[in-house]
Amino acid sequence: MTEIKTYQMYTNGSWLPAAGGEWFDAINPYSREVWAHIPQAQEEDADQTLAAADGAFAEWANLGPSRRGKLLFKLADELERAAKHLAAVEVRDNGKRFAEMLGQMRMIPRWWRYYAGLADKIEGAVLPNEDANILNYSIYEPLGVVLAITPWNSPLFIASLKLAPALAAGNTTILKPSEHTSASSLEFAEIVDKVGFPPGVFNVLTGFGAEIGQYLAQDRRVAKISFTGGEAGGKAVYRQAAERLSTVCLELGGKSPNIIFADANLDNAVNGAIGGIFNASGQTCIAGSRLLVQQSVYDQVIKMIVERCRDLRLGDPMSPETQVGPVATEDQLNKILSYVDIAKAEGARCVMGGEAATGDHLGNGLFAQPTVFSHVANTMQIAQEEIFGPVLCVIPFADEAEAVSIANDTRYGLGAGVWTEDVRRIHRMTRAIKSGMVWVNMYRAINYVSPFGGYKNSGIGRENGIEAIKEFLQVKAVWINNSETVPFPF
Ligand code: TXE
Repeated sequence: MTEIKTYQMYTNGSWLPAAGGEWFDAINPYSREVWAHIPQAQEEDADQTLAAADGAFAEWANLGPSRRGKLLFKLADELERAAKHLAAVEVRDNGKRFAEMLGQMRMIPRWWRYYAGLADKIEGAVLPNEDANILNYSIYEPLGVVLAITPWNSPLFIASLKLAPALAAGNTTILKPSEHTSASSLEFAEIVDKVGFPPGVFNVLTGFGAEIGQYLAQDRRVAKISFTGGEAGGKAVYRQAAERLSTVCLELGGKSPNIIFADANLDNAVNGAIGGIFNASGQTCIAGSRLLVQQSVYDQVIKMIVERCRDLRLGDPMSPETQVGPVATEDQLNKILSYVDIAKAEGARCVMGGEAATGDHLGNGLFAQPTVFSHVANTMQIAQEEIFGPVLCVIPFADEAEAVSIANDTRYGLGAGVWTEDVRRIHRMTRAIKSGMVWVNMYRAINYVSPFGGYKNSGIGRENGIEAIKEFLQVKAVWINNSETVPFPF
C-alpha cells in the first residue's frame, strides 16, 4: 500500500487547501490505488485566484521583457533537473510509459527556452503612413489573464505549450489541469515558486471541468482561454468566451489519416503506422487512427502490422521492458471497448486484439489490447469518431484521388501521414490534405518551432512557433500627428 500524498493548490504565491476543505482522489491506472489527494477548488478559490492573476497583470506586463525571459530561462533549468521526478508523477497519474513521459519532460525545457528568447523580440513596426506628418506605429501588448485548461494525456507538456508563450508575452496565468492528472501541475508549481515569479503571475487551481473549469471560463477577467481536451469541453468554454467576446485557442480531437501508397518503403511505413497508433496506447490527439492503405499492398501491410505487434509487451509503465502501458481511466477503457463492439457490429473484421487485456503481470491495471480492424469503411462510426485508444482502423483505397477523398472525409483535421517514394505525389498530397500538420515518411512529430493545431473540428488557433506567442498578444496602432495645425473639418 502506497503512502497517500496530500497536495495543496498554488494561488497568489501561496499554498492553500480548497476553501470547502474537500479533496478528490488521484488514482494510479496501473495499480488502481489512490495515491494522492487533490484539493477540490470552490468558487471562492476561483474568485481569489482570478483577483490575484488580474492584480498581478500590470506589474508582469510592464516588467522588462528580458527580465521575464530570464525567469523563464531559470524555470527551464529547474525543469531539466526535475525531469525524472515529474515523469514518475505523471506515470502514476496517467499510466503512460516512463520512457515516454521522461522524453516529454526532457523536451519541455526547450519550449520554455524558445519562448524565453522570444520575450524580448516582440516587435511592432513603424508604418509607412501616406501623410509624412503622421507617425504611425504598431505595438504588441499582452491580453491579461490567460486560463490554460489541460487534459490528462500529456499534462505538463501541454501546459508548457500554453504557459510558456503566454507568460513570455506578459500575461498572467491560471492553470486548471485535468481532474485525472492534477499532481504534476502542482509539482510544477513548486518549481515555479522556487524560481521566484511574482505572486499571482502563475496559479494552479485543481478540480472538475464542469465545476471549477466552467466557473473560471465564464469570468470576465479571463482574457483568453487556451484549452486542450475533448470537443464537448472545448465547445463549452468557447460558448463562455463568446458571451464576453474574448478569444480562445482550442486543441481538440482528431481522426488522423496515415496513408500508405504501394510505392512506399513498407518496412518504414508499417513502423510509422504502429508508432502512430500504439504509442501512448493511442491516447494522443494526433494518433494515426485511420490507416489508409493502397489496395495492392493492403493484405501485406495488415500482415506485417499483426506480425510485429502480436507480441507487444503490456505491463508496468515504470518498467523499461514495457512497450504498451495501461489506459488512463476506467471511463477511457470502457469507451475503447464499446467502440470495439460497435466496430464488430458494423462489419469491420478484428484481426488483432479487441479485448481488455488481463493477466498476472497486469495486476489490476486498466489495459486494452492493441487492436487492429480490417475491412473498415470510412463511413463507419469507428472511422469517424475519436476512440482515443489503441484501436487501428485499416481502410483500403484504389488511387491517389480516392486516398485524398477518404482522408478529408472527416469532421476533424489535425494530423496526417503520407508514405510514398514519389516526390511529385508528396507535393500534391501535402496540398490536398485538409489538416494542420502533414508528416511525410514520418509520423507524430512535434517541435516548438513548428505550428501545431487543427483544421475543422480539431480546433482553433495554433500552438508552438511564433504563431503561438501571437495568440497571447493584441496589436495596437498608434497615430501621432506632428503637424502644427489641425484644420477645421468643415
Ligand atoms: O476530456 P475533457 P476527457 C478527447 C478524447 C477523450 C475525450 C474525453 O476523445 O476520450 O476527449 O476526455 C476540462 N469547462 N480528448 O473527458 O473533459 C477538464 O476538467 C471548463 C482529446 O478527459 O475535455 C480537463 O481539464 N473545463 C484530447 C480538460 O477540460 C472543462 C485530450 C479536458 O477534459 C469543461 C483529452 C468545461 N465545461 C481528451 N469540461 C486532446 N485533444 O489531446 C471539461 N473541462
